[in-house]
Amino acid sequence: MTPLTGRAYGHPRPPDVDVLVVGAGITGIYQLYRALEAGFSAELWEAGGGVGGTWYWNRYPGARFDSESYTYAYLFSKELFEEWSWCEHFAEQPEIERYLNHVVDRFDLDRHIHLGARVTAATYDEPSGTWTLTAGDGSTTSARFLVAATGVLSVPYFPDIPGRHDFGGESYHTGLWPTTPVDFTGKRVAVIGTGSSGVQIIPLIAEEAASLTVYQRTPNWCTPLNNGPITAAEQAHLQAEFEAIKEILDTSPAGFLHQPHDRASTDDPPAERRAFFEKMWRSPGFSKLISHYTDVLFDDRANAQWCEFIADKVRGIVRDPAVAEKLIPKDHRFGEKRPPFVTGYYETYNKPNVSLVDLQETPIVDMTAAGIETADGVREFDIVVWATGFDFGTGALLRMGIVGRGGLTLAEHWSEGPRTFLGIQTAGFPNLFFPGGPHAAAGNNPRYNGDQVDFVTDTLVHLRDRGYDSVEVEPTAEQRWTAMIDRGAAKSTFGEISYYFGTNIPGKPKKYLLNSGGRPKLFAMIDEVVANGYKAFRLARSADSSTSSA
Ligand code: NA7
Repeated sequence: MTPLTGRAYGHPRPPDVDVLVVGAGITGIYQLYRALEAGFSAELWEAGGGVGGTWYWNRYPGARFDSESYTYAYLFSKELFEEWSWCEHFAEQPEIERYLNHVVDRFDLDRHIHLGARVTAATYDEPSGTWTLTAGDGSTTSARFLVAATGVLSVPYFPDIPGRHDFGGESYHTGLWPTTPVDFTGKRVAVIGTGSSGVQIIPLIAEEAASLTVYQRTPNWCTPLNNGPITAAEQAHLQAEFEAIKEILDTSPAGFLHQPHDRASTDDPPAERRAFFEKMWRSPGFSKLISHYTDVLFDDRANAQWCEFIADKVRGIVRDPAVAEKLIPKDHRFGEKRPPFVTGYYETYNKPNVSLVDLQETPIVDMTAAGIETADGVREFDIVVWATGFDFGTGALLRMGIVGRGGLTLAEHWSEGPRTFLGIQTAGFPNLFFPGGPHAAAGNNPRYNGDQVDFVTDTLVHLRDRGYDSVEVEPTAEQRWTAMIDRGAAKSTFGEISYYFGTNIPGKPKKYLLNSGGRPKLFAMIDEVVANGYKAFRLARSADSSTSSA
């Protein structure tokens, strides 16, 4: 195999590397591995001070997987799978970070990774068919192919609350958590936000802080994660069943081991239905979406019955009935937003040092040097934790200063929402790929993102084998795929109030940012692209700019 670097392209100098990966999250690490394995020269630039991406930045107490550890982990190496013994079914952040560092070491990737390199500009040079990248510290590099593995939940969102910068105490966002531990002992702490991150951190802060005040705008349908240690017998089973596990994950629409149920709620009389709801309440993580009654996400009555079951659970756990009512959602169905999973969350509100402020009753007016003012008065704090979410899907890509063919910026091209093909490429930006970005997945993300990385790598090999050095999706293919995503939005069980539509960010176009088609369909579409000789893409040789579709 001839690496692309070093060949003459009519450019004053060849690109520094064949493949530049941005982001050392689970997708970027895998892309680096695959590119090197395929014989390309490759480097990875990462803004953070360590690898892990989401699992580096979200190092707040209580941060953990909501997918089973062994279904979220890499499956490209049987040896890696068998030699890593996860401690818990849903691993906590420190273990996840250790795992990702282990992968980097084991596959000798660290010498290709540059930490503290936040990309601020990425410009495509048409004559040479290369990308030039600039980092925040002014360093530059050039690459034939740019793979932005910058993730969907990587740009933390701070709401524009008046006086936010006036607060004189410590402030932390869950998605930008410091590497030095935060000491809550004896402190007066506020948490703003009760999404998946908020409900993970709240019980742990409550154990340490003198007082914890939770500022909740909208409650979520939280159900138990039902985590636990992986026993020796379970460990042995997992290691013996690698192939079978992989097969189930590869054929599951959402990339989980959970199996769909074969009954609708109407198939069971009330007592059996209640027993089944109880079983679901005790089941792990996302099985409550995947293995539930077949109609629970689609039928209003079935959904309302399940919601009422959860509401009764909340009323049974939280001793103050007024607080319990505030914790029960009134504005959305179960599954309309990404449901958080919890460990001891509702119980936290029985602690004497914990109080709940309902922002629908008493909205935040202002932040002052001392604390937070609502319609009810000022509360003073030593620490404010922002658990206020992310600019999902497009946030990181649109902040990277990406400029494509003819000076077209990605921000211009996506001004009305992302337009992609396979959630991998966008027209006007040759040799740019973004696996794990918008339109990538709706389920267990690493599974889909890994499929995309595999396709990106296979595409690069296809180009190399045929002497091409430029690939760009045809606008018609982009249009078709994006229209399919939009149609999927109408059928999605997620509602427009979900951040999956971008509606949590003021001014962001309301567009569906997931791909609800499922993995088997993604595989089929990728197979079709390959079988058709990559007709959906324009392949070119930059030296003579001749093009081909085969
Ligand atoms: P989420 O799920 O977007 O939650 C953000 C929370 O912040 C949510 O409770 C919001 O309330 C709240 N929020 C946002 N803006 C405000 C303002 N202005 N005032 C008060 N509260 C506000 O983010 P997470 O980090 O919890 O989870 C993100 C994903 O990470 C999660 O789905 C997993 O995939 C992992 P709202 O509901 O908008 O009223």
